[in-house]
Amino acid sequence: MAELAVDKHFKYILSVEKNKDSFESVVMDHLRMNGAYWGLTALDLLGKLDSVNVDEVISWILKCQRESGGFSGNIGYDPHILYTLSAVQVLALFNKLDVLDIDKVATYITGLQNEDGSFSGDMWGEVDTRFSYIAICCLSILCCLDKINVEKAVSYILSCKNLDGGFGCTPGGESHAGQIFCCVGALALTGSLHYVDKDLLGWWLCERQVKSGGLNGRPEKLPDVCYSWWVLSSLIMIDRVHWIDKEKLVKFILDCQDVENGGISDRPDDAVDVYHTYFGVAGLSLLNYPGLKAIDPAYALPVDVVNRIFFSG
Ligand code: GRG
Repeated sequence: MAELAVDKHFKYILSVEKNKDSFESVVMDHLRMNGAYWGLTALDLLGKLDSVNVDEVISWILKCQRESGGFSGNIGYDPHILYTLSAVQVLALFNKLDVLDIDKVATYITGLQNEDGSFSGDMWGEVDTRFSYIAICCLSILCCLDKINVEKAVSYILSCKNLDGGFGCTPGGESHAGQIFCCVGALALTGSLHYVDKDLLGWWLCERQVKSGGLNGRPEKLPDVCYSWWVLSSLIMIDRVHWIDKEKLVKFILDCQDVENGGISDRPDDAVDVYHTYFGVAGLSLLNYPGLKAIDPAYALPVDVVNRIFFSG
């Protein structure tokens, strides 16, 4: 079996950041904060975070904070909860949460909770269980989960649970592995996993493994490296990860590497990008691939970073 091309991936991630005129950088300009989280967390898992200029990253992140307390995807854009979590996660990676006015960020997130317990993504009001997870994860990292109505947040998430054991983005929405990660993650972070039928959901999730060893996000769809994260982290949180063939999944992820120029793609022989590179490396970390740092399946941050937040000082 091929090995993980650690040095190539390291160089690839740095090259995307440097090459601002590349196609990938241009199409990602408005969501650069997500890109920063994917790239920097991948570097940390690979043991290469030292090579980054921390002050430069922090000063750019602070320039993306808007009056409301929320963060935008890049300087000059509107704030959104999606980018707010990425900003907080990157600050946590660098042990720099102290640069934040925590009350200000928490007020932004709290203000996005709706009467039924759901969360909007920004002032325009779209509701999605992704935003429930993000609000809960962000407030938990900032140690102020008590600022929202957790009971209502949990009850809204449970209203998105389907008869097949999975979860969708709103009540009645089709089960999808990405939304399942968000709902199971939010339930894990609020100590509410007892509401999940673990055998039923575990069955649905392990059915996502296809012949090549890769995982898809819902029935009849193609496998994609990113589901190595969304499906596997969910299976770990509900303690059913032994229901899939781990060795075949490792091989599928390694087969998606560009071994010459670095980076990981959605499927073998496709073009690589930072998103799939991160979720490929994160999936391998969940699979205990040798040499990688361990990642926490609920916070989507390296375990040592999570431990530092909750167990130091
Ligand atoms: C901190 C890890 C982390 C996440 C933050 C944004 C977010 C919270 C979660 C996103 C969860 C999600 C919905 C992931 C799925 C992304 C994806 C590949 C969507 C593609 O959907 P389709 O329908 O693809 O285009 P399929 O694979 O179903 O054909």
